Amino acid sequence: MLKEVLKAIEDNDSIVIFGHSFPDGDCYGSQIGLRESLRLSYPYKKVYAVGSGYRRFHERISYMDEVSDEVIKQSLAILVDGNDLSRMEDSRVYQAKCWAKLDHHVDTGHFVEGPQFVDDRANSCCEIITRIIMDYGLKLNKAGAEALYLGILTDTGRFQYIYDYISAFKEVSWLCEQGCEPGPLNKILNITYEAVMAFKGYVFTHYQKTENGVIYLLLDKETLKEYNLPANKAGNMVNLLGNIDGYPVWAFFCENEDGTNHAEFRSNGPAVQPIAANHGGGGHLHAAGVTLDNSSEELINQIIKELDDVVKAFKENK
Ligand SMILES: [Mn+2]
Repeated sequence: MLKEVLKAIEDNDSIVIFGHSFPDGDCYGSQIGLRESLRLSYPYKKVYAVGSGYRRFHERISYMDEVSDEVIKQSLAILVDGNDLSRMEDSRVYQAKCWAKLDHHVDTGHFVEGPQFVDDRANSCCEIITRIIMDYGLKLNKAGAEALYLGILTDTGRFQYIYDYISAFKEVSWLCEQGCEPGPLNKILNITYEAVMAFKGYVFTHYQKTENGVIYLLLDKETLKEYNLPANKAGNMVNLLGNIDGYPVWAFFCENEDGTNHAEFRSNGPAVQPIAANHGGGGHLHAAGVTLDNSSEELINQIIKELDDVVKAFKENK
């Protein structure tokens, strides 16, 4: 319940905001947006955001905080944009005094340490945080507004995937009133690298397809090394195979250095989150991911078959 999360905030004067591993725009935006708002609204509280953040935006929006173990032990940990403690980038989250969570991923029931507010219809955690700030009359500055805007922008695929357009655009409009400037943020987000172009060439010439309409790419660690891409960064580019006519589900399987596999599933039709969840992952109905124990052909082929089966069922029920 949201009220209980807010009470935890009221009750604690030292707060550390944690985000998930491999933070993205929504994770970073949620951490910084919430931190800025709480700092301004409760000047007597100490509020920090820990983790690696989203580096290309640090100079424009804000840097992350260095926080000692001692501070964490005395603090309320607020988890944003992630299901549970095990998903957090900074594992010191386990040492916190108490916990609360704000999230928009499909609830797995694994967060049992404290109050939580989960709205899995929100397309970004930043939307949830913006709404709370607006509804409860909390304060916000330009940095916080830009952070929250960034999360909404990126997690909605630049305003494509939105459950409730009216409220989302009201929130964005309000963030602009608080000083957010979308133009410069878009410019930073749009910067790409020559090395990425070469990788795109590889993706477009090496994808594979299934009978019923899954399009996918297998990336072993040698190939990823050639392109100087860690598995998670390659996984973020799964949408290179997205929205191709006849292929409602697309996937990347990226081998990590240690042989585990970072798999990403996307869909514009059937739900793919249950397949990720079956293998220990999670996410959203149409955008989910999982880290597989190994990169064996057997395991990957089995998952590709599961994806293919949901496409088949989806096409038959249409
Ligand atoms: Mn998110």
